[in-house]
Amino acid sequence: MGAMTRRNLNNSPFLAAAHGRTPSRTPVWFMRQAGRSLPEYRELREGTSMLDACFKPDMLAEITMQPVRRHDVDAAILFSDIVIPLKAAGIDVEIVPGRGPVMAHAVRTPQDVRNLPVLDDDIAEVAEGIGIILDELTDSQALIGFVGAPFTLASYLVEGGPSKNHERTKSLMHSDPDTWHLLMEKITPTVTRFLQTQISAGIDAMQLFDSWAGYLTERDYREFVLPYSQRILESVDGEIPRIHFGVGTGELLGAMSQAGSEVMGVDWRVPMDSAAERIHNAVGPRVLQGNLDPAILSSGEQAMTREITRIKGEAADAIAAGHATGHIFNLGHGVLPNTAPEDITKAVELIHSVDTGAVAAPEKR
Ligand code: 1CP
Repeated sequence: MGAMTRRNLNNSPFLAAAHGRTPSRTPVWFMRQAGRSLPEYRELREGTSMLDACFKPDMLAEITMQPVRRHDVDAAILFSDIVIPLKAAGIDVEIVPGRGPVMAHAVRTPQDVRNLPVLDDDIAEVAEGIGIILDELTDSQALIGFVGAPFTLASYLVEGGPSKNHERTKSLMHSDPDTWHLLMEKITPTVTRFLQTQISAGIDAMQLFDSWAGYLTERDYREFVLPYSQRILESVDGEIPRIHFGVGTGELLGAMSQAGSEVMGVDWRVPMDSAAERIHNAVGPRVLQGNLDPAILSSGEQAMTREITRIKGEAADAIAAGHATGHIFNLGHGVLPNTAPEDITKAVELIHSVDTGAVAAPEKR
């Protein structure tokens, strides 16, 4: 790694919490805070495909900033997609509106896997976009970069697109483990390379999205997935705080936390205090991120207040019990496209102001 100077964000509640220190207010950002819920996004994107937008520095920077300006969230998340490094490596992928990433050729045979290109260069457009974003953020606002985990990317490659049951992916894993491991060996360096681009460009934190890991048994997760996610997280150990998240991963929280991250994302199905216990039992106390059900954003102020209070209370209990070292508020998965922007702004305001009668993180580190 070169000796670039990372931003020194002493006033960032997000970074304070990510480091296990006491933040000046409960930090919050939302997965999918940029995108279709915002009219200014739909306007800007008009006539530009999703993938093209991700390779235009000015546009990706502007889309990244839109939710920060509108909602007063404590972190921006880079506007990109998990398939961007695959595209940059030369894989023929398109993002089909209303559907998601679709591959021109599904990857199914050993020969398909051997033919997969590997990314071995920076993605200059993304690095340039990150530079623009960092110039615009204040020193209390962090920039989160992200990559997709090898399993979730493998699912898109093997299924050829979005999938309900991930059955071909699991079949490959079990019927031809050698080819599976070869596939993971091809994807992992591509992901690591893209992460390196983002790190060199100056992101303040990163999230590893293993969105579909929750479809696996713990046993399969440990054998076929965990080692590769571990490798990616290890590649940035000590550089910036790392967040690890998947959907429906209540049963995997222990195993996933062993991949190595300062922060564990929790989906909405598991109460924060139970999640903390599972993580604590596996690796010791970590920072929690989550876990409001995205549907609650559209359920009115009363429901929002009740659920936000409950979640902040559960996180405070986990911290008080020594099972967690902090809490970053988020949703249990991404903002739903039909969510009204005003409801998102309201939620942020409530998250910043609702008082649970708690709680400073214990001073020990
Ligand atoms: O605001 C943000 O959170 C940043 C934007 C972001 C992120 C973090 C986008 C833009 N994509 C992602 C990551 C991503 N992409 C994930 C992991 C996060 C998650 O679990 O939601 C996944 C699984 C994808 C794959 C993907 N890309 C899907 C899901 C399809 C499926 O299998 O169900 C979709 C719909 C896309 C396209 C996409 N990516 C991003 C946006 C705004 C869109 C919609 C594009 C459009 O405007 O049509």
